[in-house]
Amino acid sequence: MFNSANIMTISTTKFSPDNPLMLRHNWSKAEILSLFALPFNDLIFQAQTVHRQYFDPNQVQISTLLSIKTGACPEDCKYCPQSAHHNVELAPERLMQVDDVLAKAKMAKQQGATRFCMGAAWKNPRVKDMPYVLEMVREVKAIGLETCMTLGRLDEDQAGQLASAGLDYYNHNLDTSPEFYPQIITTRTYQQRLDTLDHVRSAGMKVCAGGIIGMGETLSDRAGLLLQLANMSVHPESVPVNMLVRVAGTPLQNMEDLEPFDFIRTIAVARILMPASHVRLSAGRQDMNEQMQALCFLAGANSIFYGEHLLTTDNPSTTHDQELFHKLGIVSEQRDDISDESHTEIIDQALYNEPLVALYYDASTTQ
Ligand code: SAM
Ligand code: DTB
Ligand code: SF4
Repeated sequence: MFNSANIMTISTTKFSPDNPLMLRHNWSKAEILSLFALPFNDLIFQAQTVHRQYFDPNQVQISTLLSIKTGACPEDCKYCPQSAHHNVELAPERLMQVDDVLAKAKMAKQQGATRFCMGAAWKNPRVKDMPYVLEMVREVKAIGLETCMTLGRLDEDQAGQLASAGLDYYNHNLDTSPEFYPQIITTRTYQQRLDTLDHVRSAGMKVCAGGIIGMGETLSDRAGLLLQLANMSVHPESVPVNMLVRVAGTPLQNMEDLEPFDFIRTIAVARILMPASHVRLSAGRQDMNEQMQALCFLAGANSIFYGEHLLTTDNPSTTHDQELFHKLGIVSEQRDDISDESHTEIIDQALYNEPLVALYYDASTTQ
């Protein structure tokens, strides 16, 4: 018999600026675990219901990645092919020339990306690197793409410089729970990651922060990661959920297959906890069939990495993704929905005045 107890009360009121739905920042681990424990259909129904209050369910935001500096990284992240601590067949490359980055950005735009995410295998950018990355931001932005960078740890000054150059998003993942973190990375602390995220937020950039599923973490670790993200005073605008790409030569190369439904559940719980954020179905799509990806979209994922490569590993071809979007009736989200000025205002309010103010994108008004 139908058991309505499994369905939490969710308002079906459509979100609008006149009718802001409150975002929560005080989730408990027990509440998050109880979401994970819901029957699959109930969880997906809830996630999709929440999703529709904030977003057009048939629009997906499209980012393209480029590794602007590859390999020889001093950090020892166990999952990462770019760490100098592992034995991966990967030729290290110096920082790319600005013109070459711009050429790749133009190609990404032509292919339909709206955001260009530039990643460097650094512990942190050095003083002498900054002028080059700042120029990359300015030039990529000038061709009409949103910009994102992921360069490792930033101090306050570097975050300010990137914001002044016009960087829209900074990606800095927490990767897993604070408890499991030391088993994955020993060359930095969780607190250092949180500090960089604070500098990014204070400098006025949008935050992209998420993690990786499939590294041998427990359900409690998955809940612990989402707890950290969802209880930030402002939710990250972008939440990448990566499925571990098992690269030969990394310590995690032989991790067991992840149960696909566990990954989809993580997307759904992220959607419910951070309803106004873009949840990105990130690395690992090469190992997912179309049906699994479709379930991820149904669970509330509304962003992907698009283009043949992630940083050093492969991603589905653009033709394949275009076909999938066509089969599902999904279109690319165009991001002219919110001006930087009103975004800053909302962030300021959330940080300094009203801890529960809604931070929203009314994506339903975009074409
Ligand atoms: N070095 C910078 C840092 O770690 O902040 C930026 C680049 S780093 C490659 C960006 C993110 O990629 C990591 O935080 C991690 O979440 C993700 N990543 C790296 N290797 C991965 C893998 N094998 N599978 C899934 N995600 C991975
Ligand atoms: C994120 O969360 N995933 C991206 C991006 N942010 C920088 C990186 C995925 C990397 C996968 C392994 C590789 O291609 O090197
Ligand atoms: Fe370096 Fe980033 Fe890879 Fe860690 S995840 S080894 S910091 S490139």
